Amino acid sequence: AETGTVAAIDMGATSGRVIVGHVGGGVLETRQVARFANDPVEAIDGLHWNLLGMYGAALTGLRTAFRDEPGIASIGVDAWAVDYGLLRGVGEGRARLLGEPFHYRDARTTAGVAAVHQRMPHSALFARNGLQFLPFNTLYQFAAEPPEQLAFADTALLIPDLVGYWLTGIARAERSNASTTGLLGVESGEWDDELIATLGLPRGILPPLISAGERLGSLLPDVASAIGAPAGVSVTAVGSHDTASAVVAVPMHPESAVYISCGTWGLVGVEVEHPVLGPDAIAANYTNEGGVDGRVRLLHNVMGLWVLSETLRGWEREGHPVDLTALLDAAAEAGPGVPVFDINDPRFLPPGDMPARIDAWCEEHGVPAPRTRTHYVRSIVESLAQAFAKSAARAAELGGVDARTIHIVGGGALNRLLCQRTADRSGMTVLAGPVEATALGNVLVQARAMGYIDGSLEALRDLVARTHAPVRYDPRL
Ligand code: LFR
Repeated sequence: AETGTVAAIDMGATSGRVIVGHVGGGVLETRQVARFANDPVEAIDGLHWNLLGMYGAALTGLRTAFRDEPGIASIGVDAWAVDYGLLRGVGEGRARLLGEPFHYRDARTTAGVAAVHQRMPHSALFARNGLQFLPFNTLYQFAAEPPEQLAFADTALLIPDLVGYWLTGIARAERSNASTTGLLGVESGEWDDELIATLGLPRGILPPLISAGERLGSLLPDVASAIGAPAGVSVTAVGSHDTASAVVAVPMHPESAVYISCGTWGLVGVEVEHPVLGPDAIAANYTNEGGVDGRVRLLHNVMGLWVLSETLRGWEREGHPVDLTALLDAAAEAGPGVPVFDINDPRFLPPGDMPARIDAWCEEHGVPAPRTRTHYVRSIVESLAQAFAKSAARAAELGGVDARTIHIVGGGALNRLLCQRTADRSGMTVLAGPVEATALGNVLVQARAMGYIDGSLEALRDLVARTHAPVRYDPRL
């Protein structure tokens, strides 16, 4: 059978990439054509993404992609959730971006949380939007904007939707990511007008919704010529929330598996057919995010590899050369006799000196702090594995899943110590990989929309399982 060719732009909090995928006739092959750093910038008004820089790098990557693979028929974009750009002039075409988007780790949202909860407490919000409390959910960020800024804008676009707009001139909100704003009805899948009015937010800045698999539009002629693409190339809506795309490509059976999409964050959850909105879900702070094909991602945000990478960045800034592989090998040798701290403590959210925060946590809890770099690394990995094990069990319980295995996908699947310790601490077999699950999920949804493959998510996952065998870690007693 014939294969078709698509390109994925996948922008993560640490790096972005452009990937070309060949799909069809039992084939699922991807090749990375560009990888670029995501280096946020602290400016006078706070922490921002350098989104224009990333978009430029993505265009350069697409140019390479079309040079090597002129048959690319579709492009799909995914990125991290919740953050957005404000635009003015969408109705007239060629809208202007009103400032670089804020980073969700910026401290400005504190005021937004208070303002929103004054109008509606978390429990009432949860009943409508199904989201766990995270201080950076889009609704809190909107509430932290100066009102005149929101009034001046005519459209707010989440990061992948913004990139899609730049590529096509069409402004839409893809549902999986829209579900992370807190303004989408968890049952209806539509903007919750009543909620938006209650919170005093401008309904008009939210664009029409689109679902993964629908065609967003064609490349603008200027964009096509800039990247050397033929006329008529489509931009297809994918699970534009990176975690939604990652979950598409987890080679799992949802009735018996927990997944962990492990990159900057560790998203620990199960896939269910209907949102879980009871008191247990709210008490455990689980979220019901929108998945591809109407599935629900019942999951919890665990702090993820962020604490480790931020620790390494700090050491590098101090002038210590850092070799992650060597550090992880030494940490594996060091043994588990290190402090296990609460990696989800909010003190670890903002950028900064992680070892100092670990020390403070240990001091407050009367446990001796790690003393060597090796011990810090082991302590972070153990704490992460512990949080993964706990959240995996809770997710299974809440979702009514008889969990036998934990699938770890994303960059964390390469961290052997983390995978093994997650198996040990959970008592479940860990199946690690694919590492590039997000890009694969992006590619698969496009390929299905283009008619290169057909089938349910089960069929897509079957294809992933046959082409990307995971690495197995059994629990050691
Ligand atoms: C992962 C992710 C998470 C979301 C966080 C912030 O990249 O998209 O799912 O909670 O980033 O957007």
